[in-house]
Amino acid sequence: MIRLRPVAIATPVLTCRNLEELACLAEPVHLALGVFDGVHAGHQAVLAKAIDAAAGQGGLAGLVTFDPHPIRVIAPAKAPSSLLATLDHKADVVAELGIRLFVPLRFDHEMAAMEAGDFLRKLTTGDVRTIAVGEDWRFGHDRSGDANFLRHHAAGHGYRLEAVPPVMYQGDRISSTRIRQAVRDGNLSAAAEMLGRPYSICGTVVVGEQLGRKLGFPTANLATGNLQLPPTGVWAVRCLHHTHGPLTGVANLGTRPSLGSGELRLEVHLLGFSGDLYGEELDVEFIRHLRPEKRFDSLDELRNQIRIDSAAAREFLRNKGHA
Ligand code: RBF
Ligand code: MG
Repeated sequence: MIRLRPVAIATPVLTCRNLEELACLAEPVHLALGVFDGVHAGHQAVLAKAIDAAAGQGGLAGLVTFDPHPIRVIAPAKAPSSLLATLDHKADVVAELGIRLFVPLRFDHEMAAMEAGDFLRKLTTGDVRTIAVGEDWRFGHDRSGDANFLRHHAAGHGYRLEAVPPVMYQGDRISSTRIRQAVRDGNLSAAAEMLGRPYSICGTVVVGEQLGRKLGFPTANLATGNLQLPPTGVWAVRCLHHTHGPLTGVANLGTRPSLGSGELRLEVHLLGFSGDLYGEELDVEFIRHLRPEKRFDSLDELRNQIRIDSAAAREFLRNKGHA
């Protein structure tokens, strides 16, 4: 089920920041609606309806999504403390799947208060031919809009409704919550099955203390924001960079107890790569947990262990066909 992602996005994606901009488009549109944290296999089934409709009937396949996550605004206490992807990462993943129009709507109290009918009227001001949703998706004030509501108004607004049933994995429906738990628990293979790709963290490379360089193993350190992290320790990773393409690496997610412990950090040593990536985006796929983080008594021992880790990662990734 794991599908490796292409590196470059060939076709440009149009972005509309609000419903007024969406209404101004000249082309017909086929829209998937939802939060889609992680863009997992269930979300992909919804997106496929919009993409297939655009391919069959002409027009643009689009995703209308919300940022921040609506639950952060409606019920902050119930909101997940971490997410599977940033908005930018979501945009990249859906573009790779064939979405050509990205509509991230700012979710604020005003949006939360909008009646389902008002939202639908604004949404369909332009030439909306298809609306695709997960069959249990709800929207609008008090979550009063649902698939039945959308079906009821389809003819009047001139769109066709696609209400897509959940995609199952090992007897249960795939959900973002379930994937977050799998990642947290270190079950990255289950996460990858449910996502339809390896779980990855897409972040900006930030400046570290340059100590890795002195150790002989320079690292790119990633700002991880509030993204869901897997268990700490050393991981074999595969990285995507927009110009350098796919790279293999060995990463430490931890607090560096050998150096007196700091805050949790994701440090990636890229195999066979030299160059600096400060300020650039790196997508780090967690392929295999190699060992827990340890406290070493000397830098020599740490260096020796990182050498062993690098060889283990290289070997594992080569056998998996990633290198
Ligand atoms: N630091 C530790 O204190 N314990 C470790 O077990 C450990 N393992 C690492 C494994 C790899 C593959 C890498 C790249 C780094 C590791 N580090 C570890 C972090 C290391 O101390 C850090 O990269 C440098 O100190 C630079 O910040
Ligand atoms: Mg219309």
